[in-house]
Amino acid sequence: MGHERGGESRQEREQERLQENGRPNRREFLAGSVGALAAARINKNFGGVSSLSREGAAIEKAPTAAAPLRVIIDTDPGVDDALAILLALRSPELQVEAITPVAGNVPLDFTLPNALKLVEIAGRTDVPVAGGARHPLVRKLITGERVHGNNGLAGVEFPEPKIKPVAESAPEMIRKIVKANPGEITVVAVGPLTNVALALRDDPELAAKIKAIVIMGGSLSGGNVTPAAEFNLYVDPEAARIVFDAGVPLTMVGLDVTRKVLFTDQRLKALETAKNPSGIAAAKIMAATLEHLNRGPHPMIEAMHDPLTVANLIDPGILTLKDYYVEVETEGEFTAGETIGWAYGPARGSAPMALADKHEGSPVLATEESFKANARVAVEVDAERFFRLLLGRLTA
Ligand SMILES: [Ca+2]
Repeated sequence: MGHERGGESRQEREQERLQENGRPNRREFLAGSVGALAAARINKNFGGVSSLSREGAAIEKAPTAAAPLRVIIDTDPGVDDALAILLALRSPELQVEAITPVAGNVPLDFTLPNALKLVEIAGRTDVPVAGGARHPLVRKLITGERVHGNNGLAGVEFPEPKIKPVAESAPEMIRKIVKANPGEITVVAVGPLTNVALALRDDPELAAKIKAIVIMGGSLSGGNVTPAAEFNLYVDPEAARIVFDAGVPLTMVGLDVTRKVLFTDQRLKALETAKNPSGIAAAKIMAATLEHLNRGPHPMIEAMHDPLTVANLIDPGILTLKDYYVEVETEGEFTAGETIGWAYGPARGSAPMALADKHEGSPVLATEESFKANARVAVEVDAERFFRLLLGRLTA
């Protein structure tokens, strides 16, 4: 994703200059205090026209087995996480440097052993697994057992893992790998963004060294936990705010596209032809998931959120991306975790209260001139192309 190298190095030089003057740069400021984020938002200066505007164009060059994309998978397995991890581990175009579980779909007491089990099932115990955050930054943990079952893998019991997590925590592992390989690592975050936010917050230098962050999360077309918020953003909106504000090239794969890739009975039949351990495990998990989602008064169909996010790294033709300036709602009484996307400026915040300081103006986040995208948002998906890749890799 080297499309912003020139801009980044200018940004780096500017940061160094600010640091020499002893003043905190924007990243340090943001990293210093979650509470300061709201104040910082008002003073944003996006500084120029987006260099990302290539709507609908095939932006990414597909990685190959000879030149794989190096990724860290931050995840909360999780039924769809499990398929995403197995897909990644069976795809030579991706070099998985580490897996960093976080609390989300189920507590860390399940997501961490689940990640270890999946690495063993895939025969990829060479991939380090580092345990991450047990709780969101400032909120109580909300989990998703309704979809993922009590153990996060739809209740399917796999053997207890023999391998152990590495000594480093997830944020430490992310920092260590990124710093050892500046500009090389893409962080694929398919759970709540707590680990990634902690890594960024603890090291203001880190963001400039990350090649890209690709998240499953958010939505510009309504949520799934609430009418406003998608699950990962709902669980830790403050962490998401830090990640969106970090200045790292960011791709958002949200419900706008993931709710269009649904795992049907017919697709289960295709998956059940798998003869390899990863495909067999995926088929067991999906059979149990479909069984349990179809029960009860409100049958659901499982969307392949996380596998879609990973699949587009392997085949960038699956998703169509469009530039947006995205803000994360953190203060709403009913809307925390909502992602608001502006396609063009001016970008305005909510109108000020009538009884507030009479000198306070309407918070303009960016004017028409200063507007700049901070994310490429997936807006369309080729669902057939995605399922061909997913089922092909898992059954091969
Ligand atoms: Ca997930």
